[in-house]
Amino acid sequence: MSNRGAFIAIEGLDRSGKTTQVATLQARLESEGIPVKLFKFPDRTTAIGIMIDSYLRSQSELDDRAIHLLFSANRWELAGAIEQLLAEGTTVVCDRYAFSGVAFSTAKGLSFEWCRSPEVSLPAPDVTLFLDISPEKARERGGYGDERYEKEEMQRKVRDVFRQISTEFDEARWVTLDAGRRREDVAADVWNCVQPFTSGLASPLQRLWN
Ligand code: Z5A
Repeated sequence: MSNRGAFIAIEGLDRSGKTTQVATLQARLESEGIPVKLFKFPDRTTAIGIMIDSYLRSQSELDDRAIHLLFSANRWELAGAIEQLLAEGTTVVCDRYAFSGVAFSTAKGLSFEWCRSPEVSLPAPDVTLFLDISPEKARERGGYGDERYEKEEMQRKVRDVFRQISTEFDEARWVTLDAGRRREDVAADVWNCVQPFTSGLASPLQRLWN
């Protein structure tokens, strides 16, 4: 039986360069002839994603728990497609995933355990690359945007929760990269982490926090 595709999550703070690195990684994988599909969470194109988008732009108000569950539901509605692609041998790269869900909602004051529960049993990334950046460096990149969570105090709290999450995974599954460096240097580290997965995996896909 042929190997399944690898599941790679790119996580990080606002302005850490996730979108930049995901695009570079996609180009590199394609140039190596490896089938790859990108997902970006939230996926603002679905019915649930449209509600999330409206909330993030402050065009609607929602209870903190309700928006948390919508972010999670947005992942669950695409989980089947992710699993199918992986089974077919496609490498899946996610720009943000369940860890962002837990980090942002916990930073707002909800309990970590409560935030984690709807994410339990989602397909687990084979490796998560966390792009770490200080708020000072992020500010140098043109500052945060206008959306709801794009404020320095919030980003500091989110960074703390990401650190807490990282302690739950061994070094093979969670890699923290200094994203405050040149794009090329970060991309080289991203590739070094992903390259070992490019032949796919014989091991079954794991479930998150099971
Ligand atoms: N959220 C949540 O609450 N719950 C959830 O479950 C999920 C998300 C999934 C939307 O996220 C918000 O939803 C987010 C978390 C919350 N709120 N916040 N904050 P999003 O992914 O749509 O938006 P974002 O994370 O804020 O993306 P971003 O600001 O576009 O950042 P980025 O993708 O990490 O960075 P980038 O676009 O690649 O780069 C930003 C700028 O820096 C750009 O001008 C680049 O050219 C530049 N850049 C990139 N790399 C470098 C380097 N190395 N040096 C210098 N400049 C660089």
